[in-house]
Amino acid sequence: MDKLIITAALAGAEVTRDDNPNLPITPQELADAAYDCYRAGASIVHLHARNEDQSSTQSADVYGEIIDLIKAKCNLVVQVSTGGAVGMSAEERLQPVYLKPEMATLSTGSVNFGDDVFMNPPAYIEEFARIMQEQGVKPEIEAFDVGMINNALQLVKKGFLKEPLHFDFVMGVPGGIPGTLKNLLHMAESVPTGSTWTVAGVGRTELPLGTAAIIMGGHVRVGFEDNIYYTKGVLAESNAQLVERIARVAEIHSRPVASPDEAREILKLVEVN
Ligand code: KMH
Ligand code: ZN
Repeated sequence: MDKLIITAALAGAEVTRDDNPNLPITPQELADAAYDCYRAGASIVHLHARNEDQSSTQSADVYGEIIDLIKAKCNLVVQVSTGGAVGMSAEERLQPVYLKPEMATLSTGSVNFGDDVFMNPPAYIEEFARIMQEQGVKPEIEAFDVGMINNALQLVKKGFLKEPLHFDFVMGVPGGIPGTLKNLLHMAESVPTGSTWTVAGVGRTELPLGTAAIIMGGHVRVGFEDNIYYTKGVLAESNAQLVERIARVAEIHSRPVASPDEAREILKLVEVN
């Protein structure tokens, strides 16, 4: 079994300081949070940028500032979001990919997202995958439901994605696949042999699905993007607190945590970049 890759999803696009006052917003706050997560055991940081008023932005300038601040302090693998926020155009969403980060997310299907719809029609997906290939960026395939795994396999057939694939099972989004253990098993059994996968359990599913992934040989994403609570009704103090807890669960199960360079090896990033 590979060492455990912990991804810290620091902020996302939807959570605000009204939900959790400890949410990092500015480039400096995001970079400081990333460093604290690195110290707690994270090897990848999943980034969404924000304007000062907390609204989401896909501006390459803002992403660039955050990435420079992170790189000045540690060697975390940087993964930018191309999901951005619901309602953004494809062009807007793609901006940070041109910074040539090591990784970027690629959602391979549309999904109801609470009261909204997160739109990823086939033409978007192919274009996003093509540009990531052109820029030498490894996609993390965001699968909000099991059909999205199959969509990724179609992209392999068309030459837009190269194996080995790396998936993130985003589970528990209202509108997506529910975050049950049975569903996690089904998702994990649905990816091609040789793929790697991580799980992002939304809300209260973060800890149980993460624990299951540790036992199953998958990887884990935690952070305020997916879950703002430490325990029921108690807000998390920081992203690092959530990283530290999942690293402790890994230790209990004798699964060592990967360093950023070990994560690069496991995900074959060295060959992509
Ligand atoms: N904010 C969601 C609509 C990603 O980062 O690629 C999409 C999202 C996925 O967060
Ligand atoms: Zn995201």
